Amino acid sequence: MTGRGALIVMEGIDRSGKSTQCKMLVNALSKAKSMKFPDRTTATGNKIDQYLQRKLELDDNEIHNLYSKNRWEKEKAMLDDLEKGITLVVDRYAYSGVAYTGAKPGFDLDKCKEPDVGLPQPDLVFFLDLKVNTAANREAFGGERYEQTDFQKKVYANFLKLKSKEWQVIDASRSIEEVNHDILNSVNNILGKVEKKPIGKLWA
Ligand code: T5A
Ligand code: NA
Repeated sequence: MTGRGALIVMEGIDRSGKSTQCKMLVNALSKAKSMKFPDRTTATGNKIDQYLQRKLELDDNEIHNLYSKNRWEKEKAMLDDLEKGITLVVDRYAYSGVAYTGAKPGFDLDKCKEPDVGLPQPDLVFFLDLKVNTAANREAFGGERYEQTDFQKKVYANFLKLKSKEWQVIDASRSIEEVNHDILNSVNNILGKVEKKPIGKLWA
């Protein structure tokens, strides 16, 4: 009987290279699946997509809760996969939920955590550390809601406040290959270690 898979999360501001790195990581691992939040394919995710494209206006609390609901609707599937020994590589998670809403006026980070308390606890969180001005020069920055430098600077600062022991800060200003190399090293280090460890609950 083999052990469980690892829950690996990629976080960072817009255009920090998360999707690029998630794809490379999943391809490099033998028993892994990729996931992405927001998952725009569900009814909840569709509403989030409309909001991000500015086709729909929603109250800040409502959109915050929708992002969380979009994660909770995947909780069972995530736990099932992890128990089966599948490693999950997740492009954004609850940390994004808190860092982005927390960048809006009047929101407190601890309060923003509440709807996501109890979700599966990641074993490893990579924070792709990229300065906002560098990210802004990358392809297609500026299209969707939140893709503005002042807002992104607040998001960046919030992410740093969320750092916990599972976090690894990765210098994402280097080449795609260099970033991938560091990520692979860390992942290979933890895979054997989590096998027998029970899956924890986030912020609980
Ligand atoms: N959000 C999300 C919330 O407010 N609350 C939540 O709970 C959640 C989950 C959508 C928005 O939703 C917000 C955050 C977001 O504003 P999204 O769908 O994940 O989130 O989309 P974005 O993060 O906006 O954007 P990206 O996903 O497109 O950025 P990535 O994935 O970080 O970057 P990637 O890999 O696509 O790369 C961007 C470009 O840079 C190049 C790539 O080739 C690409 O052109 N690149 C590099 N260039 C140079 N050097 C490198 N090392 C590079 N790596 C990639
Ligand atoms: Na992405």
